[in-house]
Amino acid sequence: PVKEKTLAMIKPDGVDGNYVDVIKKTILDSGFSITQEVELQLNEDTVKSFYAEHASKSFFSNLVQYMTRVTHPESFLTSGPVLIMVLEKENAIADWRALIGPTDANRAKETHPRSVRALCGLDSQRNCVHGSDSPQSAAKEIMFFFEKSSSGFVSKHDEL
Ligand code: DAT
Ligand code: MG
Repeated sequence: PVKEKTLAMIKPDGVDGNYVDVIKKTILDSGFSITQEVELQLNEDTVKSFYAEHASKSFFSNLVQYMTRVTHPESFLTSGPVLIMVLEKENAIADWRALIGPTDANRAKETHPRSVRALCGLDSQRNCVHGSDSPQSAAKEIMFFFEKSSSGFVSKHDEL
């Protein structure tokens, strides 16, 4: 059986809400291994580039804010660091997407109550986790955050 890698991210609301441990346990219990891991505070340029395919969407500026801002002065919500992981197993890409559930966490609660987004997401923006949606985006997204070095894969961005 051929192993596959995918990119997973616990977004600011997931890290801030203390969901890291339960999400990692779910990942490991589901048969994935975590081969790389880095905690980052994303900046605006990084998020804009990571989510470039959504640049024309009406929600883009809110998405960039949510993924980057350290504090939201006008609300009780905060955006802090994210935890980025490479997950490996057979069929990792589709299986991780299935495990996180639909984009809108409210819908996830109705249709996929055992999914990660149902557990810790709030709505269609603050949905707690990311997962690559195809082999092409998995390869691209892993290379976006990690590069090969003599000591294995290392983060390309400033770690916390
Ligand atoms: P996914 O994260 O399930 O791959 P996507 O690629 O369509 O979903 O969108 C990327 C992110 O953009 C998503 O995780 C949260 C945000 N987003 C998507 N649709 C949205 C909407 N209707 N309103 C607000 N944010 C949205
Ligand atoms: Mg997507």
